[in-house]
Amino acid sequence: MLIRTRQNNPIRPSEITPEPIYKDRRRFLAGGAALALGLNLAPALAAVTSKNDLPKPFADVATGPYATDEELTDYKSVTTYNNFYEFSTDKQTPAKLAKDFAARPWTISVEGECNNPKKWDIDELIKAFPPEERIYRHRCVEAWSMVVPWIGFELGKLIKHSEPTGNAKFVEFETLYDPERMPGQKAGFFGQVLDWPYREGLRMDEAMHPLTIMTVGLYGEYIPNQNGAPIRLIVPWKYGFKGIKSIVTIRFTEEQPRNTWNVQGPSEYGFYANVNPQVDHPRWSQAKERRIGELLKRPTLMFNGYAEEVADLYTSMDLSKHY
Ligand SMILES: Nc1nc2c(c(=O)[nH]1)N[C@H]1C(S)=C(S)[C@@H](COP(=O)(O)O)O[C@H]1N2
Ligand SMILES: [Mo]
Repeated sequence: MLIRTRQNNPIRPSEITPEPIYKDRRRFLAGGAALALGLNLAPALAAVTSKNDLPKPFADVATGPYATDEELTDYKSVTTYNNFYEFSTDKQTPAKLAKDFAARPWTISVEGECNNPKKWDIDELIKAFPPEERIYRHRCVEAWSMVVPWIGFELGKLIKHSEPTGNAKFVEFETLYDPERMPGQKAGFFGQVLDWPYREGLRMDEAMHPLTIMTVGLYGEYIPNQNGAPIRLIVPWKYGFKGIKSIVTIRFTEEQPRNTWNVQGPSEYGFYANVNPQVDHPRWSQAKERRIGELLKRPTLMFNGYAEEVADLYTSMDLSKHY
């Protein structure tokens, strides 16, 4: 995410250096099978080895619906090229500064316009709503994209369990506010860059859509801190900034929630933030994107390629106004 008010030249997407890439062929292609087929998978095997040290609580989860079969972005890029302003405004530093962040114990409060509010312990929540693997395209408004094997459960299931009242029209989310643990929230660390805590929101039908998941893992392991441990939102047809990280509050509301980037720059970041190649960001085009690890840009797809599933939600709206 780029800050509009910054004095120095804003970084253009065209200047973002491509990460060194270790193309991870689908990890499901087991080494043995690859050998039998005579494939040379040296880079893939190297990537797999580096992940073997990590606990894999979700190694055997079921595969959910809607998964893309596009090539996965390698684990290293997914976990070292991050936007997480609570730790840093650059993309390499969150992985370093979030290394010792304690994502447990962790409580998520479900509250607001509902009959069954509850303070969930994160592990109790994971037990109640068993996660599955969802391989989704992940598209930042800065015109880079990835394909990530997220592990999560449908937000809709948690919403149903919480019994929203008839007044609940939106769902609001908040990130932890704790400057001691999230140094980017300290005033003066690099200035008060955002209005903390980071906030996001969805309309109720968007929140109930089966593509929308609460994400607790990736690549079979617990979600790394820099990707939003212990729980973050993923809404694959929207720009990445809707995917709020390290959530502590989920609140049902009657009014449309204020969302952090819209407050920061209303002409640049809307509430809906649907991926749309026809509506440019005021300072750059959204027509193309660079898949991390690839040299040439590719055309961006309407709703990030999920139009068939979600276009119905927006038929009565002018998407150039509701960007
Ligand atoms: N709390 C919080 N959530 C956040 C952000 C952030 O700075 N703080 N950045 C957003 C942006 S702009 C993007 S593109 C995605 C990046 O997710 P990733 O690092 O897992 O790829 O997280 C989103 N969620
Ligand atoms: Mo982003």
